[in-house]
Amino acid sequence: MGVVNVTPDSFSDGGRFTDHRAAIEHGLALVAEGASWVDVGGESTRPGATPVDEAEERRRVLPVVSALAAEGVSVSIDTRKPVVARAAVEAGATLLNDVGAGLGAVAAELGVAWAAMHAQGEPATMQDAPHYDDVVAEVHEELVAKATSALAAGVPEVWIDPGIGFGKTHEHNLSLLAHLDGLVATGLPVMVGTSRKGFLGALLGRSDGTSDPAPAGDRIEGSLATAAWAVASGVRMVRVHDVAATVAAVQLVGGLEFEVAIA
Ligand code: PMM
Repeated sequence: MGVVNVTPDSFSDGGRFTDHRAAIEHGLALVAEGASWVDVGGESTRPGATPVDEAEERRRVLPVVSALAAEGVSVSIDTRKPVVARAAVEAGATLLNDVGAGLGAVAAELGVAWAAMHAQGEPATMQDAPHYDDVVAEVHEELVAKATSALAAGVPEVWIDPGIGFGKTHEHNLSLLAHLDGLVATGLPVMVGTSRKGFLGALLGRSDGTSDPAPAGDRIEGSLATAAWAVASGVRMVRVHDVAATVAAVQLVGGLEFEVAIA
């Protein structure tokens, strides 16, 4: 899944695709690079981000969703708002990418796929003091409970996502990544987003050797390593900004598994 953020303030690509034409062209380029889905978002959910009202979010995303859908692209809408989700589906989106995991009933009503992502707290404050007694168990239990009731309510397809960086310390993120196989073992399709996220910058440092955290544009090694790890753990979809590089890395991991299988 390739990301198109039609926002002025997303941490990794904010301000690059606020112009609709640039956003549409970027979405098409991601498909040409190998993305199966393009995820269009109009509200940044980075820690401390300012909320966006419904009208502005619709204005940002709808022309992009309809233009990409008209080109035959599978479009996912990254929103927490029922009104935006409904309008995006009308414009051609077929997956609700829901970082609040609160739109299961809307997905059931609309008959579209739903990706339920785990988050603790609201974006404005979620990184202030995230706390879990057992992050892996708690995230798994919450996602499976939400997915089970959404499937029972008639949602045709439910993805689960541990929500890397959403109310999680760096240690929480690493624990969740280390135990992705547990989510995969639920039998539900799993997706994960690590691309360019802050924990990678903090853990890896900068490619110029200085000790400051790496900025978002300097996190490719960590993004690719974690995407390859996720896929090797059985995750079915990775949400990324650098599609071409991720496709190459993931294909290599798939090839290695094949080598092992025939050895
Ligand atoms: N991360 C972001 C936004 N949407 N959706 C899912 N399903 N999983 C994620 O990890 C996720 C997401 C934040 O990243 P961005 O600001 O680069 O879009």
